[in-house]
Amino acid sequence: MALRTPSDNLFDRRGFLKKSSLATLTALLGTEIVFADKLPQHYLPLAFDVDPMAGKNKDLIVLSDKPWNVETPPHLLDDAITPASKLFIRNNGLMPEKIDLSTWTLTINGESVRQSKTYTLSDLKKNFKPYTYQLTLECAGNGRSGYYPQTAGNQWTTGGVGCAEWTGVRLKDVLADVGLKDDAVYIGYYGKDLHLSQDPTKAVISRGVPMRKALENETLLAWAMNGQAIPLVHGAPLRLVAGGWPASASGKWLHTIAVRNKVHDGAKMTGKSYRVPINPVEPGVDPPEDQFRIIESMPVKSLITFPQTGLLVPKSQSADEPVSVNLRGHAWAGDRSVREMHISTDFGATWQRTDLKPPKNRLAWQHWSAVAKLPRPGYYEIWARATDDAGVSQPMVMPQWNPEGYINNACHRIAVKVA
Ligand SMILES: Nc1nc2c(c(=O)[nH]1)N[C@H]1C(S)=C(S)[C@@H](COP(=O)(O)O)O[C@H]1N2
Ligand SMILES: [Mo]
Repeated sequence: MALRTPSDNLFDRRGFLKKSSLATLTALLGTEIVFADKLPQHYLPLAFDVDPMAGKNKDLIVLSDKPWNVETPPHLLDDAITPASKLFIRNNGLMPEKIDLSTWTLTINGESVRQSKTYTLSDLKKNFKPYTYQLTLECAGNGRSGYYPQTAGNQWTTGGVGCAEWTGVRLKDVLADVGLKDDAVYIGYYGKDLHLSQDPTKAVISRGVPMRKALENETLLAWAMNGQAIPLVHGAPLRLVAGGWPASASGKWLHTIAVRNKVHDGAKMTGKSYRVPINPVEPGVDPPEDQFRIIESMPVKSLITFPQTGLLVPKSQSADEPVSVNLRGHAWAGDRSVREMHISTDFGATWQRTDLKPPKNRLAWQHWSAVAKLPRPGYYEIWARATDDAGVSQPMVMPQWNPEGYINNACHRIAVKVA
């Protein structure tokens, strides 16, 4: 990707980085530039390049670079909390190039506020109590490549998901401070990204959630991820985070939230975007728009994050001793929690219960581990299947086909050979 030209207004008249630019850089880096006072004139630290891959693990998979869509192979999602270097990227447009923390504001407006109100970042930090939650974000298109017939869009395999730790204020506290009318139905976000056409009058994406989700304790206006300033690509300096729902509801580069007296009708909220047929359809059948519903809570799902698929294990010394393979991963279930997690080594004929930990907090993914016993040399697949607290399990192969290829929560499987 070409480096962007640094904008002149980052520097003062003498050509030194302005204090405000420095503050922005520090926030984006998540750390201090120790010898900032020694920076040569007109010198831009490398870290200021807005290459979204700059801080990323080199084994992440770029599905598209205009806009950036990058997924994480399952074995790189092994961390309990997903670090920034391994969190998937899903941009619908072009990231904003300049973030000025000192002038950034959040405006709450819309038909259903008593009076619109604008906050600076420091207003938010000073006037409201901060909270930190681990929140699972999964792109609704994650798993799209598993559908047959194939549907249009980025062909995500399993890696459009992650669970980072987000810090910010509760949206409900801010909405209470603004004051809502009784007819509030939905909120919609607006972010500072630019449409791919670079036409500033065109909206990239403006989605939202119904009030019941907006007012949950865990729905945050976040400025930090994993204890550091949110990286630019993940929505600096302020992001809406609504864990457990399609991650498209978690608006990046947030500058406005509208409280609506009807279902929000922003870009990618209408038509068939982030919607699935109300009634099951035959694969390949695309019903009319009025037969679709908005995707809300994401379905139960899990990943095997260790070992990496393709593992070769040496056979055991004695012929009648099975080989043990340690397995682990995560499971999540949208607004629900995961009640049970099973694995199978015989293509689903029998299932073994795994050790499943409770979530750190509501909407965080849960960690599981198990020991698989493989009876003799040969090829095996390990399948993993989570069951949510309502008793709903993941489908073993392909779930209900839908025209946009959303919410594929089929079981994850890996190949293991004993030789
Ligand atoms: N402003 C803005 N917010 C956005 C998007 C975007 O393109 N612009 N993409 C959405 C989608 S579709 C997803 S899946 C998540 C991806 O978040 P991440 O890139 O931090 O992983 O951000 C959501 N928020
Ligand atoms: Mo998404």
